[in-house]
Order: sequence, then structure tokens, then C-alpha cells
Amino acid sequence: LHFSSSRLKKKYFFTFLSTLNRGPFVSVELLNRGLGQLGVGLAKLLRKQFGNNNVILSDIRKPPNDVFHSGPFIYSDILDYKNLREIVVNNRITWLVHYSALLSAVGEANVTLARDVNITGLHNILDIAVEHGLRLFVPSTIGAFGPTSPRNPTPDLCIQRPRTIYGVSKVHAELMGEYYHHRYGLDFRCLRYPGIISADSQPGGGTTDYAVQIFHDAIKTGKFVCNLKPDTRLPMMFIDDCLRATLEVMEAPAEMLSMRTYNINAMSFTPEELAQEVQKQLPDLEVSYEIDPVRQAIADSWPMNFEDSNARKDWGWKHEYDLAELVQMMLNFIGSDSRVAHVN
Ligand code: AKB
Repeated sequence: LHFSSSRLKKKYFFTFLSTLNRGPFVSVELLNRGLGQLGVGLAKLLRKQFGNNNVILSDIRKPPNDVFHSGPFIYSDILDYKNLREIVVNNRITWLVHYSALLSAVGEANVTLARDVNITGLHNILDIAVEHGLRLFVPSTIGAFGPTSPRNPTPDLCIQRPRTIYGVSKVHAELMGEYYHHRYGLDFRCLRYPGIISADSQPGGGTTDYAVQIFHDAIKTGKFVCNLKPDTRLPMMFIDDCLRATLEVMEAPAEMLSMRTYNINAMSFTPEELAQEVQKQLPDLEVSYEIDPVRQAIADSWPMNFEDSNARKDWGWKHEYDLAELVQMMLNFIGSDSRVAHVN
């Protein structure tokens, strides 16, 4: 019905699904929210551009009602290869966006589950993509670097010896994707995301979560307890920039890509700098620090600044949001949301 132009022939299959019900240690809210924000956000963007019915979301859990009713949704388990194949064939899928992963902090608490979802899940996706000639996007992260990487700034190509299962699985994804590209001609594309800040959802088990939580707490209670030291500098990005970058690299003509895995960046700040920027709008905000040693050790091994000149040069990456605009957007969004909640 909708296949009148070649553009509309594309179908995207999102696997931002989780395997939560396999592990007893993970809170459903944490993992699902963390992954959902990007998958759902990207799906909205793609649906706007390519039509609602051409973008299929999948998960092993029923998503919130607004997502569930906003377009096609299919139950699917990343570890069930036959089911993945069935979905791809039955829906004539041509693009695959693979968001399934346990993030850094939650992964350290559930290494076996993280290994299953992040590594075995990726193997299934790679095989499906090669078998069916799909274009594949897999996000990577600043977490793919470690304490022996240059940290300020971190270039695209350098030592990668991460110390988390999340980081190890992401280096594995980068290398496997690139290997399948060279070996089998797979159209694999990958961006290393900084900490992504979104107002749509609660944080989801990552080390950069503090930079989302501060906005919720600032508006709800006027008090924020930060689990990283005040001078911990990490690269960050507002979600709208991240989603646009993802769509841009997916659409970039292959000849523009000199690499298959790119760093992307927008800004870099510390908890102290973020708190000061929020306090410009909410001067009564009280910030204190209770350091989480696991998250702090992870953050101390990650890039402080991310070097993304290759993305800028090759396919024209350009961020729009700096710290001040990010804070404004987050406060507007969460503020208006909580006012609506109060009225209701
Ligand atoms: C995390 O903190 O684990 C993620 C990431 C930077 O990949 N937000």
C-alpha cells in the first residue's frame, strides 16, 4: 500500500528490547527506561520522515501506552534468533537499529545478563543483517574507552581497553560490525554516543545518569544528591542532537564514510558546572555529593572530551545544543510536565 517510492520501501526494525525477565537482579524500570528513550525517540523521528507503518518497534515488554499505540509494535526477544528472522522476513525489513544493551552501571551488577544481551544479542543481529542484506545501525559509547585511552580529548582511533562489561561489549560490537562490513559487505554504521540527556524518561542504569536526574530532582524537591565527584568531566549531548546524528549517519551516502564507527560530541561538563547552570534558573537548588564508588571508577576511566572531527568532516555532523540551551530545554520540558501532573 505505502510502497510507492523507494524511500518508503524502507522499514526499520528496532530492537531496543531487553531480556529483563531472565535476570533476577535488574529493576525493570531502570533498564527499560534507559534503553527506551533512544529507541522511542528515534522511532518517532523516523516515523515522521518515512511514515508510521514503515517503522516497527520491538521489545519483550509492552511499552507505555502512548508508544504502544503510536505505530507498529512487535514482541521480540533479542536472544530468539528464529523469531528475529521471522519478523524480518514477514515485515520485509530493510534497516535494523539495534538498541538492546544493559548500560554501564547496571551491567556491572549483572555481568552474565549484560554478556547475553549485549554480546549474544549482537551476534544474532549481525547474522540476521548479513543473511537478509539489511542495513544495520548499532550505537557505541564513550564507555568503549578505558583508563589507558587518551582522555582529553579521545580520538576515534586509539587504545580501547574498557574496564566494564558494557564497554567490552561495545568494543566487540564495533569490531564485529566492521569485520562483517569488510568480510561480507554488511552496511554497518556505528556512532559512539556521549552521555545522552533526555527529558522524556527517567535515567536508566548508566554512569552519566546524574545529568538527567538533577533536572527531575531540581523541579520536584529542590535538592539533588550527586553520585559523582563535582569535578568529574564527561562528554554529553542533548537527545535531539543524538537522534539527528543517528538519522544523518544512517542516511549518509556510503562514499562519504571513511570509517564505520565515529565519535560524536556536543559538549563536556562536570556536575559542578551543570549544577551552576541549573542554579541560574533555579537559584534555590541545593546540591550535595555522595559518591558511588562503582560509578566514579567508571567515570574516571572514560573520556573527558570527545574528538569528533571525522564525523564533522565526513558527513557534516554539527551539534545544535550547548550547555545553556540543554538546561533550558530540560527545565522547560520537565517543568511543564510536572505542572501538568500537579493540575491533574
Ligand atoms: C552510561 O552512562 O552507561 C551511558 C553511556 C555513556 O553509554 N549513558
